Amino acid sequence: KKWLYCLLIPALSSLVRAQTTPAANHVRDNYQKVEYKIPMRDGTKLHTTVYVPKDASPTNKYPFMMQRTCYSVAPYGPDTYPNQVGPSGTLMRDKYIFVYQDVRGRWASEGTWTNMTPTVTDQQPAVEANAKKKGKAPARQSALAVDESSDTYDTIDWLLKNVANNNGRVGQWGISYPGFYTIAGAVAAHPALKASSPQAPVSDFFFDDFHHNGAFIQAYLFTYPVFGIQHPQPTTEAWYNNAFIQTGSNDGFQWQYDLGPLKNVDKYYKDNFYWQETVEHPNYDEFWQKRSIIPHLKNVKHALMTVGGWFDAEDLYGPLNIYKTVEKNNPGTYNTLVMGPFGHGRWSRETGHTLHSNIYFGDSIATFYQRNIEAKFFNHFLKGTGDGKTGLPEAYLFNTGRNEWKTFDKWPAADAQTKQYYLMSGGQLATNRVMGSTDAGNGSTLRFAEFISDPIKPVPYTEDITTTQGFTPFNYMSEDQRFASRRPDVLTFQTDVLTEDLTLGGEITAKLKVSTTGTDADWVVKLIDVYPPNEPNHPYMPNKNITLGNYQQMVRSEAMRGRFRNSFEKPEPFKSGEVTDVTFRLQDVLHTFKKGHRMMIQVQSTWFPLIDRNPQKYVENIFKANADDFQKATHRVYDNSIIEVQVLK
Ligand code: PG9
Repeated sequence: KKWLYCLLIPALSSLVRAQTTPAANHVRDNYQKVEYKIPMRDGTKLHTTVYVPKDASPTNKYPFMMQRTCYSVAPYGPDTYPNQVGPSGTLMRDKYIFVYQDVRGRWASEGTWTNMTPTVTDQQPAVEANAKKKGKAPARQSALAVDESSDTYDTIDWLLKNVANNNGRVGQWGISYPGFYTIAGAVAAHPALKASSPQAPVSDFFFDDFHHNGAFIQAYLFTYPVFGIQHPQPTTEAWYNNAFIQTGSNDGFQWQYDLGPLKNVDKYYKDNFYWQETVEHPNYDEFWQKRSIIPHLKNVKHALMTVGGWFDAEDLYGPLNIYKTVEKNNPGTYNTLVMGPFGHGRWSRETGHTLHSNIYFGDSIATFYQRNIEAKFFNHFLKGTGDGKTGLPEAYLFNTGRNEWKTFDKWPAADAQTKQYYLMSGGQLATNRVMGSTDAGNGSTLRFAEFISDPIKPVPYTEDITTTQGFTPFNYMSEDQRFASRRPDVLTFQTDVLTEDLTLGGEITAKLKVSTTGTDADWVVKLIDVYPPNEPNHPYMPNKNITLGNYQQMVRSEAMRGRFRNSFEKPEPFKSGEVTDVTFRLQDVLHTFKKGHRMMIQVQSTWFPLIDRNPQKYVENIFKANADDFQKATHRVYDNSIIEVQVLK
């Protein structure tokens, strides 16, 4: 017995000791946490947690680095510390006064929350300037006029006056929805806001996250806690099982909530206010337009560094369009862009999170970005001279075909050459029209490729149909597309084997000439890098048993709900059988198709369950389509359809 105790006691005591000495926590050891309720101009108090470096003093002052979020600033309570503060471990160790705030109406803050708060307070300066010009008193904006811009302004003003040992400068960052709050804070900004980095910022939910050109991204049926409902996303296989039981564009949530044929959809509908808003606003109407931040980026005076991921399935439209809009409207502003080979927000983690589908670009790329780009930007404007001479380029972009960073002094690149490729009915992707194999039959030289599009047997968006791919699928953004090119309802066009490298840098525009025997149709265009048969493995492929020979790597893809081809606000049916223009933009790329590879374009009309299915018969609101609205149709792509690309030397 005795020997048992002598064994047990030291073991137990080390266990007890382990419990009493908490694990090392850099934040707790180096920062002092204080929680405030900060009053906004309309009296609403926002919960704000501040982490002040313990060595801050009147002779050792620090700038603020702030994130405003709808996803909670947990952990709450005075003696609880997160493992990291700030956008990366690098900045945490560089020390700032880190500020985290629950936005209005969320978590521990007062007020009413709405999705993508409409920006309303930025008109006031123009109203006052205008009135002054006319020698009149400006119409005062009601103090109750508030938005994310005014809440950010009021928060900064309060922090400067109430948090000791700050150096009078403020930075703001945020990824995704917090990226929206960051860019919204840059509108009519407080003069102490010196540097903002909206990262994968949501700019407009009709083009980011929930919709792509009007097609609904069904993963959002299983939405974040932020919308009150969270359910695990079903596997693609489960969606297919459901799709054949209950047609209708939102079969996913009927199946998921075990609703059966519309058993409890009303309950789901009532529980999820944002879902109601989405269903009631199928077109780009005032509901969506007033929530876009893009029209408000006219007066950004301080430094901006927008960050995005080439493989970001949630918010790719946002970063690219925010950067371009600020560049256009505020030419004198320090405004830069970083695009890395990342999935959504994966640049912010120091290990293992840049994994992307079968191709893995390595942790070092994320830490390179954090230490050599992000930290440099904030340190310069918040601790340094702030004169804009950061040593960073206008655009720091990763070439996903060469697997290397490239810097540009302008984006889109000044020396980009526009090049047009025709989609030939014989399957060629050619810069000059070669006669295709199928004659339009009406004596014209117009030839076409055609397929039967069946919403009950839709094209899967991924080959991996037995697992779910995180909240919003993103592996598909660079996945092998051979599973699709074998299908009769996917058209494939490819160049000859390239005799030299071909680098695309910038936007891609699909200018399709199509027809359908139905009266509505979606069009999906995919840009693919076809590897040669004998390609050695990708330098960044952890899954070594996947050979790259003939691999069809997705480079860029986009859907266009055809009813919006002339206007996102005013949808129009197709005239059955009539050749119709469908033109839309695929988001930018920087990708080298190496010599020996081919460039491929695929065109299809379903992309399941990534986007909801189009009945292919025009109905007022696809969210309310009935099962018998869904019909097969024959789709044609005529050979004067063009894919317009930007080619770099
Ligand atoms: N942009 C992402 C998102 C927005 C809304 C709902 C769900 C996700 C994000 O904030 O991660």
